[in-house]
Amino acid sequence: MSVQSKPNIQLPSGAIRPIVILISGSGSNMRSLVETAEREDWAERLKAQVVAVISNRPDAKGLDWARSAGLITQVLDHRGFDSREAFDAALMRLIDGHQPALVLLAGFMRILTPDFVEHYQGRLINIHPSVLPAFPGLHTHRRALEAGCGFAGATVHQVTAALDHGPILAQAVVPVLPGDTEQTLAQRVLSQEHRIYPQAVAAWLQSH
Ligand code: NHR
Ligand code: GAR
Repeated sequence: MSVQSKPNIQLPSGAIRPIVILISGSGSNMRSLVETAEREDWAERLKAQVVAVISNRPDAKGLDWARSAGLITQVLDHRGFDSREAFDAALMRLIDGHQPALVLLAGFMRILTPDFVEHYQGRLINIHPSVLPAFPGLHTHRRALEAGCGFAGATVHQVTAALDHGPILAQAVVPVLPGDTEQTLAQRVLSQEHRIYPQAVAAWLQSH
């Protein structure tokens, strides 16, 4: 049986799937995600849209750009909470207000509790600035330089309770060059992050 498509007939479009992005800093990965979503018309093609950006730091630079892009921005300062559990519970309430299909960590710097991770199981994704499983945790570029690595890179992965150990969705590698500092290496890696994160998220949306 063959099915004829009729371009002049619009099928009823399904509901848009909200995406929430968590940041702590400059938000360049967030910006890359939002700009790619616009350019590639994720709303129409993938039925998904970034709706809100949440930062644990009131002074995160990324908040200004997000605001100017017309996104909802919210701040939940972790310093106002007695425990990780209390912070994460409040963060969950904030996020769930948007009923997200997907929650993306983009330079988000707080380790999340098992309860939080379980709550968003399968729909929580992170980008980490190393070629996992090498260098989980912090200061990845410094550690790669100290180890004498010839290559560095970044990994998009699903978040699980085990820090930086969830299933890998995408990776990129860059060379470490003579004279590299943490800053020059970080910049080379970051430009690859801006490419692979939106690509991996689009692939996730396509397959869900
Ligand atoms: N939470 C879980 N449970 N699992 C992961 O894989 C997570 C996570 C939370 C964040 C991002 C991660 C990274 O890509 C991420 C992955 C922060 C730290 C950290 O030690 C480590 C890894 C990551 C993010 N944060 C300190 C803390 O005490 C605070 C550091 C700071 O505020 O500057 O939470 O690298
Ligand atoms: C990125 O390199 C990201 O991979 C890394 O911080 C940078 C954030 O930049 N994430 C972590 O180190 C998480 N612990 P951005 O705010 O410009 O996206």
